Amino acid sequence: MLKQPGSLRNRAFFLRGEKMALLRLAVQKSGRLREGSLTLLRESGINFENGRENLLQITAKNFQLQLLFFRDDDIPSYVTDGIVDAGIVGENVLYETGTHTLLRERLGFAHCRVALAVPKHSQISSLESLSGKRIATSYPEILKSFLCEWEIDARIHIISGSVELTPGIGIADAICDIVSSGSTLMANGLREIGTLIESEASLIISSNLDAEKKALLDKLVFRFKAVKRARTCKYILLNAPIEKVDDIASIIPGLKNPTIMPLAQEGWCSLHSVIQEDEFWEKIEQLREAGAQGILVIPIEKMII
Ligand code: PRT
Ligand code: ZN
Repeated sequence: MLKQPGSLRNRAFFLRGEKMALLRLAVQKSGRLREGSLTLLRESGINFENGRENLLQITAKNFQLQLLFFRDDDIPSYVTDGIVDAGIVGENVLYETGTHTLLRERLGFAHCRVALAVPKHSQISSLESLSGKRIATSYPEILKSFLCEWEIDARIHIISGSVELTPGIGIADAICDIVSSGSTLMANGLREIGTLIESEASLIISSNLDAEKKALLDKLVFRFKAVKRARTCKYILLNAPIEKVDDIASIIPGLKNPTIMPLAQEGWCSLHSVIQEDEFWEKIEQLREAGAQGILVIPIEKMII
C-alpha cells in the first residue's frame, strides 16, 4: 500500500518521486522568542500548523523547512554540532556561549541589553567603583570578559534566575542582567549604570550546509530581510503644489526617488515614497513646513529592494 505523505513528513519532502532536503530550523520551545520567531516565519509566507507548545517539531506546508523546538540556551550547540542547520536565538546567548561567529542575520525583534545595575541609593556610581564588589548574574561569561576588558576586579556570583532580587537580600552589591523596558529594575529599586551588550533575536547557521540547504537558507534570509525592512518603514503619500515638489522630494527621497503623479487639479501633484519609522514625526513636520498637504501614511507588508 502507498504510504501517505503524512508518515514521511518529518524526514523529507517527496515530490514526484524525488527526495528533497528539509532545512532544520531550531526555535525556542517556550519563552520570549517563540512567538516572534513564528510570526516572522508566517509573515515570510511560511505556513505550518498552529503548533501546541508541547510539540517538538513541525514541518512547513509550503517550504522545505522543519521547525524543531528547544530551550534557547541549547540552540547554539545544536547548530554547531549539526543537529539542526540553523536557529533563532538572542544575541546575548551567543556572546554567553562563545558562538557569535554563527550569526548570519539580526532579525529585529526581542531587543534588549545586558546591563549592570545597583540599588538606587548605592554608593556605586561608576564602573570603577565596582572593584571589590559582588555582582550577581546569569551571564558570567559576558560579565567576565567585560570586567577583564575594563580591568575591574569584582567577584561574580552566578545565579540562574531572579537576579534582580539579590541586592535586596544581601547576596550581591550589583547585578548584571537583561533589561528591556527597565521596569523590573525600577520595581526592585535598582538603577542601571552601564550596558555590556545590546541584543536582538538573531538567525544563526551551521558552517557545514550543503549547496541545497544553503540555497534554502538564502531564500529564507531573503524573505526575513523583506519582512524586517517592511516593519521599519512606512509608505507615504501626499499632495503638493508643483512649485514645491523639488523641496518635498528632497525630504522623502525613498528607495531611489519618489513617484510623482499629476493630480486632476491643475498645479498640484501627488508624491509617493517610503520613510523610516524612526524618522517619521521629524519628516512629517518638515513636509508640512515645505507645503505638503493630505499626508497619508500606510504600513508596508513586504519590501524587496
Ligand atoms: O526556557 P528557555 O531557556 O528557552 O528561556 P529563557 O527563560 O532562558 O529565556 P526567555 O524566554 O526569558 O528570553 C529569551 C530571550 O529573549 C533572551 O535570551 C533575550 O535575548 C530576549 N529578551 C528580550 C529577554 C527580555 N527581552 C527580557 N526582558 N529576556 C529576558 N528578559 C527578562 C530579564 O531577564 C528580566 O527579568 O525580563 C526582565 C527585564 O525586563 P524589563 O522589560 O522589565 O526590563
Ligand atoms: Zn534560556
